[in-house]
Amino acid sequence: MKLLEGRLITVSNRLPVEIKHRGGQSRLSRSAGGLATALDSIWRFCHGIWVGWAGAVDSGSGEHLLEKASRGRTFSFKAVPLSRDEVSKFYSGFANEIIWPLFHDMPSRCDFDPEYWEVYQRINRRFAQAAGEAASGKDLVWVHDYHLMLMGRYLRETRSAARAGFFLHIPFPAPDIFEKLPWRKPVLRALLQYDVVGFQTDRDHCNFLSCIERILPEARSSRDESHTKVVLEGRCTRVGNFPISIAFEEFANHAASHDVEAAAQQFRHELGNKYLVLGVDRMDYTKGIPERLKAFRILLRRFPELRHRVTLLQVVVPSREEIPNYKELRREVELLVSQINGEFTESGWVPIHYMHRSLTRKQLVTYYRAADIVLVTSLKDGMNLVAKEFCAAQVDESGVVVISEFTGAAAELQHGAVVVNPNDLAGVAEAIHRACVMPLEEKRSRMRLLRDIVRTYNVQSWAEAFLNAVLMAEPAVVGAAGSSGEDTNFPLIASSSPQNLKSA
Ligand code: GDG
Repeated sequence: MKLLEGRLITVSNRLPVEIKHRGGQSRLSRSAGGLATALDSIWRFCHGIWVGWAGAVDSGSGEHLLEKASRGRTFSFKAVPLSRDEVSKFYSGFANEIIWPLFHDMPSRCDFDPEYWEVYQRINRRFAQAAGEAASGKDLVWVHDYHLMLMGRYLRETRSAARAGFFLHIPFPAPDIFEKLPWRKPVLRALLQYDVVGFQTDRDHCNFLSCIERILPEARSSRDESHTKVVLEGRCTRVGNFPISIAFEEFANHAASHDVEAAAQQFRHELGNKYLVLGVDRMDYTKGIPERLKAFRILLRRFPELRHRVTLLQVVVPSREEIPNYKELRREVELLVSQINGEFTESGWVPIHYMHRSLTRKQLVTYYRAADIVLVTSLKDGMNLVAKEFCAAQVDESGVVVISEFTGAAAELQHGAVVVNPNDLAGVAEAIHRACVMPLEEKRSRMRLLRDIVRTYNVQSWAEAFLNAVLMAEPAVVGAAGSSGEDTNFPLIASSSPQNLKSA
């Protein structure tokens, strides 16, 4: 990686730690989720500041806790305060009732409330001011995810000279979907204020360029070896795909530890001689949990010989419970679980073990190690780290990945995994059956391939690729026609991602 002379200023909606107020007392806890896990390992190589919301509303009293939490770390925390009303309109509203469903191709779930847009702009400006105050010219600002798409624009307004990159963790939709957004132009224009805009997959990268072509036809594009350059009003943005990954060795070592091995054996012993199918998801309608349960019901109906011999362990982590859609989803999931268990349970066998809570890392890795099959049926998913974590934890190399074609991970893992269309419930049932009866040698050769991919394209190589792209960014302003004079029509994609290498 090119040397970062200054500091890394990471900006995300939430800090990786959360302040909770209870009974007049403030406490700090780790916040859950893929982003916090992924970035944890990056800080070993850089120092800097993490800017984000600390969880508690109208807080101020938690500053000393954040200060304490940063002791012994290579970075400190800078909290951006949000009021209850702002959390409701910015986070639950604009981010999670507009952008989240829209970008996951579910526009009918959107509530395009104009007040949400007002608050989204205000909060993005506040985040930009916080990052702008913290960053000097040599620093690099790395902004994460859909909550902060406008920050690039406001960061320029603070006159910050720091280079700035944006990474989108969720999918980017095709133009027919994106153009439903009433604020499509300002959002695209703001994204083009970053030096680098990164996506999870070629498909997202392509969709973004197609949206620019349709909505901002005045923008010009050209390509170099690995990225597309987009020039708008004299400013050049590099666009690329950078599939996120996991800390492979950490997961693999944890899974191989004596503790986890003993816990996995104990769990397998209690389960008896059964195929263990594992699902791990946040409670979210994009994850296809009802579809998975229905497919499992079809499996038990069509392959009666598997009754008593297969168990689905479905872990669902509570998420966004303040949003009505999410409450309804929980009811639907729990009704399906009880219907299926009611239909098939017999003495000594309950087909679905359902957990609605967050597990410790050790429990999670134990289940990854113990399971025969991981079942990922997202209707749409930026990447899906669970599939990659499962591969890392499969130190015995005998597990099978059954994964939806609509995840970013499927683009990388398709040659070793069994790929399904999550809307094809009978097809998913067939795929689970196939995974159950697959010969051990085939399972092993598939899992070896998957583990090689995840080991090679790990979270560190992801971060290095992204940060290098930002460090290579040209000075903020270039000639309006682009520096190389090689402008071409859209779309032009050049990718150095594992998605282009995996089939080798
Ligand atoms: C977004 C995008 C993209 C889950 N349950 C527990 C637990 N987890 C951890 C997993 C994993 C993470 O949460 C979930 O990551 P995913 O990638 O599956 O999904 P999202 O939360 O939707 O993440 C997604 C990701 O960002 C990264 O870019 O892949 O597409 O939607 O790391 O291990 N962790 C613990 N207990 C649990 O019960 N400790």
